[in-house]
Amino acid sequence: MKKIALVTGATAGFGEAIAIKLAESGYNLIITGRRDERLQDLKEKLAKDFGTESVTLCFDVRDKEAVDMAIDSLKGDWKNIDLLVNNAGLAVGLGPIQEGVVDDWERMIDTNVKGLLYVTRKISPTMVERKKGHIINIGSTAGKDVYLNGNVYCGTKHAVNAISQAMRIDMLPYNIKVTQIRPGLAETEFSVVRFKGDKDKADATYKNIEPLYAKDIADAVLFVATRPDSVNINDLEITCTAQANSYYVHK
Ligand code: NDP
Ligand code: 8X3
Repeated sequence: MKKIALVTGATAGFGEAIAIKLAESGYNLIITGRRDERLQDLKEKLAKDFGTESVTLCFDVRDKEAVDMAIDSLKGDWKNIDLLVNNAGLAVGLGPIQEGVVDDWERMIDTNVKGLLYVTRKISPTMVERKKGHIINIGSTAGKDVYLNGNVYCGTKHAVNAISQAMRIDMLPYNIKVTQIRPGLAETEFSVVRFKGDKDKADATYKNIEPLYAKDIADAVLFVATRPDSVNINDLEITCTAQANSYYVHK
C-alpha cells in the first residue's frame, strides 16, 4: 500500500510542486485548493506521468464546515493520511499598520492561521488513533523575523511558528512528527496575489536576485518526509543564496 499525502494549496506554487514531487516518489495524493479546474489538471498529470492515484478536494480552508465535509468525504484507506502538508496560504497587501486594509488582514489570518488549524483539527485525530503520521507546516522566514510593512503577514507566520512548536509537543506521545519548513523569497504566484494582480510590482520583488523556486521547497519536503522513523527534522529555514534573513537581501 502506497503512503497517502494530503497537500493543501496544490493548485499553484509550492503545493503543486510538492504534490508532483511526492507523486514521483511513490505517494498517493489528496490534492486540495479552491480552483477545481487546476486540481483536475494536476490529477490527470499525476496519473499520466507517474501512475499516481489521487483524490481532489475543492474547498476553502477558511470555511470550517467545508473543511470538515471535504475530509469526511474521503473513503476507505484514503482516510489514513500519512503525511499532511499545511501549505495553503497567502499575503495580501504590504503597507504600514495605520493604513492597513482590515479585509486583507482577515484574509491572511483566516487562511494562514485558522485554515491551518481547521485542517489539522480534522486530520490529526486519525493520526493519533493510528499512532502514525507526519505534519509539515509551511511557515516563512517572516515567522522568525519581521520586515517593513509586513506586519500582519509576519504575525500570521509567527503564529504558524508557535503553533508548529506546540503541536510537536502535543503529538509527541503519539509518534507523530511535526516539521516546520520556513522558506524565504520564492517566485510563485505569491507576490501576484500579494499585489492583487499587479505583475510589475510582483516581478520587482525578485529583480536582480535568483530567488527560490517551488521545486526547491518540494525537494525539502521530500527530504524531511523520508527520514528514518526515529528521526524528525523539527524546523528548516531555506533561503536563496542572495538572502540572509527577512531584511538582508543582496541585490
Ligand atoms: P501561491 O500563491 O503560488 O500558492 C498558494 C496556494 O494556496 C494556492 O494553491 C492557493 O489555491 C492556496 N490557497 C490560498 N488561499 C486559500 C484558501 N482560502 N483555501 C484554500 N487554498 C488556498 O503561493 P506559494 O506557493 O508561494 O505559497 C504557499 C505557502 O508558502 C503559503 O503559506 C505562503 O505563505 C508560504 N510562503 C511563500 C513564500 C514565497 O516567497 N513564495 C515564502 C515563504 C512562505 P487556490 O487559490 O486554488 O485556493
Ligand atoms: C514569504 C516570504 O519575505 O516575501 O513568506 O514575506 S516574504
